[in-house]
Amino acid sequence: TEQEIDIYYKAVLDLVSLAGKVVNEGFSITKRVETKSGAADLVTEYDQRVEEILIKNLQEKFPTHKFIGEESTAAGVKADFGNDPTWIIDPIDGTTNFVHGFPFVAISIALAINKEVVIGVIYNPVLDRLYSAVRGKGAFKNGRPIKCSGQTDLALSQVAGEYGSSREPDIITAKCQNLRVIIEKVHSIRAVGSAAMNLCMVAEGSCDAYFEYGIHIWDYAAGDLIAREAGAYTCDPSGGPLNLLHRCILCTATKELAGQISPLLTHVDFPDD
Ligand code: LIP
Repeated sequence: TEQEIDIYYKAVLDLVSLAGKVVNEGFSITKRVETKSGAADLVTEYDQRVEEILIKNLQEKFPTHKFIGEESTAAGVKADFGNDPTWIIDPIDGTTNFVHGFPFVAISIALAINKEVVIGVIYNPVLDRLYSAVRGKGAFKNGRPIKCSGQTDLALSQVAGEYGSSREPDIITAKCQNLRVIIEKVHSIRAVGSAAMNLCMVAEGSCDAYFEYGIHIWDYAAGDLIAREAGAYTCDPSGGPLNLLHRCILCTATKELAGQISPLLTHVDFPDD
């Protein structure tokens, strides 16, 4: 019910500011860095600590809820995306930024019920920007409503796109090719190094579109809702409906813009989450 969602929303907003303090503690000091799937897929003790704090607190408050967390998944817990209320958590989206002291890092938390995201919260504690949305109620930045740009013309657009963390030559070639095709047609390409933050950039109108292949459900579940609640359009980059397990997204200020970008992209295949 709406009242229940309201309780969950308030709980997660409280918790995210606590977690933000831990991220900020670690931001400007030297961290122990380890790698996961490859030499450019990084994790720090802070990613793990923040995820533990978030899951422990939410579990205490809502014992029947399920969890999908980036670091729990990396540690071998199977991501189970079912109909039960499920919190989808990226403790630090933009870990490479976090390691290098580049201030686009975010805690990303979504709550899905019956596989539909109803709450999205993305908090960048370094820049103190809190983006949030509840399904059907609009999107907010630090409590103020935000709107996407409404841009319909690709030629006038600023587009966000990432290289990602895979260093597999074929994947790098395909990603560079996509950016190569897009750059000829737009004002600019930007990459802030975090899927969650890129989606917030579209939500608040700083970018007109964002696409990426190879990301995970925890990178885009919250940002997808925030962007849509800000008036943006999200889909699979191939043009079909967005699938949160399909590891890719195209998010645009308008549906027209998606229609101009989608045919330009070559699909880069990753196994589903
Ligand atoms: C990151 C994504 C980003 C992508 C990076 C990485 P992480 O997530 O948000 O868009 O380009 O390769 O996957 O690992 O920092 O949570």
